[in-house]
Amino acid sequence: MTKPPVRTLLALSAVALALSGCSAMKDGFGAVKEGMGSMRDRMMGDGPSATAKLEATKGNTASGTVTFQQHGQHVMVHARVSGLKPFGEHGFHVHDKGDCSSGDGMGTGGHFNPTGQPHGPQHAEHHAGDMPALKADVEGKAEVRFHLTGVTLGDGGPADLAGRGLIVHAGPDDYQTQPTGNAGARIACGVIEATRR
Ligand SMILES: [Cu+2]
Repeated sequence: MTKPPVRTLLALSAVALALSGCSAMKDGFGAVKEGMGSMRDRMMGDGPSATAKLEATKGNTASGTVTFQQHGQHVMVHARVSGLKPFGEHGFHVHDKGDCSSGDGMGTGGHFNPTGQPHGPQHAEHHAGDMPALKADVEGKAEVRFHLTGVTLGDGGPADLAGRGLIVHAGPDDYQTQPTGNAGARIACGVIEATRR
């Protein structure tokens, strides 16, 4: 076969067009994916969502993004944090105030505790803002998903996480020391902001 059939040439030029239009197509796919996401959310009855951007406090390196999504009685949390101590365990809490301006995270106050509970692990009495710790990998990165109960997103009620502070601590949470868990300095700080109410 010396000459490729016309059909093959057409197919090749279609491929070339597709390659040259690649970035536009990616944007198109992104929009489709987002559309599918909100459709899925509506079908599953998913509720409000929120995001917190964690930024390192003075002298520290941890940063990341944490998303919150209400599913009925639960709020699903997805945290992606880097710049942690390799293999380190880091206490991770929602704190009372959404104020990271002091540069050391102290402006967020104590743990978010609207119901006056003691500090503790998820399976016992605990502050609404108590959460599972972050566990870093060899590169100092941690990614974790878990759900919280007894909290809401963006409804303005007493257990609303929106507008609260989010803190990553330098050390592990012992889930016993009152009222802090003795997790040490505040190495990253963020504010939980409602993205959909
Ligand atoms: Cu804390």
